[in-house]
Amino acid sequence: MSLIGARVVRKEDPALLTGQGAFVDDLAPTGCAFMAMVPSSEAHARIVSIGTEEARRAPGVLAVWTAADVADLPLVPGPPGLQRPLLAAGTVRYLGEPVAVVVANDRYQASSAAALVVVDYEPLPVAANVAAAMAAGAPLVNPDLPSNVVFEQGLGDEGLAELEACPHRATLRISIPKCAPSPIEPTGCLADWGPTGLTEWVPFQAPHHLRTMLSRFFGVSQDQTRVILPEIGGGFGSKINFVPELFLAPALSRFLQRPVKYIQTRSEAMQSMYHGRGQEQEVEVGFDDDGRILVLRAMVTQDNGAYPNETGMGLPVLTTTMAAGCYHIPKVVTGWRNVLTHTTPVAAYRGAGRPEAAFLIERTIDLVADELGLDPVEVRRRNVIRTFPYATHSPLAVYDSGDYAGALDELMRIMDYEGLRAEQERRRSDPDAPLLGIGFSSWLEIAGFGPPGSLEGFGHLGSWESVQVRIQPDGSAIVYTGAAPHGQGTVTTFAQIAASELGIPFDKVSVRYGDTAVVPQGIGTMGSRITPIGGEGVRTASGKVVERAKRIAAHLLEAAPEDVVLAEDGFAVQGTPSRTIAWSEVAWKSFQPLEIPSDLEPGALDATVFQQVSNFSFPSGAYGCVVEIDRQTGRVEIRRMYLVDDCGTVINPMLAEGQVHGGVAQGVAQALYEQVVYDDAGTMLTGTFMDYLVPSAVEIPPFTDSFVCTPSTSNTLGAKGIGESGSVGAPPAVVNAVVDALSPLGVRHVDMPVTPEKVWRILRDGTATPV
Ligand code: MCN
Repeated sequence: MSLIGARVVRKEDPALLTGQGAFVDDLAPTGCAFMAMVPSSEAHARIVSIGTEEARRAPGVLAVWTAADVADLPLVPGPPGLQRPLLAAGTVRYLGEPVAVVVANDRYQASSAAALVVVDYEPLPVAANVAAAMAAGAPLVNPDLPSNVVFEQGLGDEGLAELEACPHRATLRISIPKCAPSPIEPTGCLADWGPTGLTEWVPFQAPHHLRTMLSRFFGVSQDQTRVILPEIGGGFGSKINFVPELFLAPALSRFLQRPVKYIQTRSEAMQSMYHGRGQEQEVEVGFDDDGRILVLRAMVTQDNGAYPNETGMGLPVLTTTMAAGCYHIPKVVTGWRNVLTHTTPVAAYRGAGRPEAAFLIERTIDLVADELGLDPVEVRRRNVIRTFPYATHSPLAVYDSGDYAGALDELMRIMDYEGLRAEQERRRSDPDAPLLGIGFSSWLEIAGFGPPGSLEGFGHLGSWESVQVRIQPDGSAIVYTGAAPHGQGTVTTFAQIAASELGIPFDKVSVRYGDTAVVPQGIGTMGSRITPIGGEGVRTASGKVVERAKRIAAHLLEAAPEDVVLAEDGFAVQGTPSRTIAWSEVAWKSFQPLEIPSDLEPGALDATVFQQVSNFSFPSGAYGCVVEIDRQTGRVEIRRMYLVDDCGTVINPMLAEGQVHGGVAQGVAQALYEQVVYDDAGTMLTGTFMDYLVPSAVEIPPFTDSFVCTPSTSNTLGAKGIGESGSVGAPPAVVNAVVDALSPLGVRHVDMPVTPEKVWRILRDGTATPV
């Protein structure tokens, strides 16, 4: 019986719920020392001197290192010419940049001693945002470069003539603030150099990539470099960045010949975990009288912070690739630039570039509707793509399948649109009633990273995922994978796929991952790739195992291999269901040379694949949001969110819904609450959860879920990713609802986060926000 589509409860949960899951901070090897960082207190400054004497003399201190002590070590892996130092050498470039590291016998001694390190700074001019960084005479973040714009692909004049020829034109300037990913567990690691080399326990989304980088960094072979994932308290993209601490801990462990642990504090995490988003968008749109969009020109400026990495620099590429969303727009012209600023580096955060794209196009659609006085749902219907495959303006994106109009239909079905519009009218004429707003987003994203050529620069190997399926002599199955889950439920998902393909009971399938000594190669978890690529790998490898097993079963059943079929927990002869043999029997015999066909080698029923797929997958959906706005305080409350998702074949609806809800929570947070704020001097004003509102269950709205299914054509499961969908689709739906509520005041756009203060000012002044 197939378990694809079954609401199976998570195999992962018993250990976590009974407190038996071990996170990195639960590991305490004998003799473990602790590391604490000394962060820069300036955003841009020359380091005049660093006084370490007092810290060195402090109780329990084993070492204090500054840049001079790590001069013989390489830079942190990153884009050539843009790599960051392990410890700031001569200049600090953002507030919080590591200046020194202290290691002591316990974490309290380490952090007390870190406070005794005295750094004398000579402050330098600061460019704390892209406008300041691009201004004439701006202070250079990287003095080796001619400008703070490290990469630029301009728009030029392309599309301007077509735009001029459009019956209607509009422009939109969007500012998408930065977010702090804030997983429940901040950055941490435990490094131990032993006789067999380096072992590092680290919550990381790409352990094999880290293994490769550690091995190169320290000049030791890969077989002497082992990365182990403990349990992980979330990542949301932030645990894929090579931060100095992951290399300093092993360096100190080698130096001290002791295990060294580092656990970031929450305040450090706010400053040091790479931020997400941070884009300025300039949009020009041309359309006809019916609201059909004819031309879209979009320029995206990405704030990369002080040290860009590969994923950070890729953000505007993903945004511009997906800028036209699910709409057929005859002329799309996009450009982007990566800009350095004196702020925390910016990189992937759940959605990574696609929430920004969805926001760009979904706000634009509402603007078009508003200009023409048309219903926003109708404008969406008139523009959506209806035939597949669909080649976009970007060579990266050829949409494989979708039913964007069907998702809108389903959304209309579950949300009673007409009733809501009638209620809105009634409320508008009642000055005591909160304003009601209804917003939509027919979002689309690119996931399932990716086909050959898409991840080579990242993983230094390829765009596959490794999966090994092995049957144990007792007939149980183990799936080994290079996937590196950190909350997604991959163990359950892969066990469902393997059990379905092998006919082995779900409870007899286990899934192992996250130890480079157990699974020698892998890529990891990012870009919602694990189900469409790794899941497909489970199916491919299981199929190969079944083929071998069938030959042995046929031999034992004295039947032709083509007559042997899978039966419950074993095999049967087609047409003679009484002639059966169990997996355990076949697996046991597979080790015995005299029991198997003479042309087969004895050994485990086992297959390893490096699964590739032919294309990305393009998850999509239609989200609706209903907000109420308090006329006195400007507070926005989401009454309900209606969520129609298309992730192709759903492997486990319960887990898929969980992924959507988590992503929507983060999307709602971005729309209404979260924003990393710097002042002009580069001081972060939102360094704690007192200033940076991560919503709790109280702020998260109720959801109504639904799925439509257009199977992906890039894998035989038909699965598209869903891990980032909610964070892509939610922000425009929420903001469109807010703008809808405020539209009688002439409001045409509000930037995120839509705080009560912002709305209160609009209500008080009764003026439109400039577009
Ligand atoms: N699923 C399904 N059917 C599908 C697709 C997915 O049932 N067609 C379910 C499966 O249970 C699967 C899960 O959704 O395990 C996610 O699968 P997929 O969309 O393939 O995404 P990945 O496993 O590659 O996860 C990556 C994605 C990303 S990029 C981020 S960021 C993210 C996320 O997932 N960070 C998370 N989800 C997170 N969830 C938690 N709890 N914590 C994080 O840090």
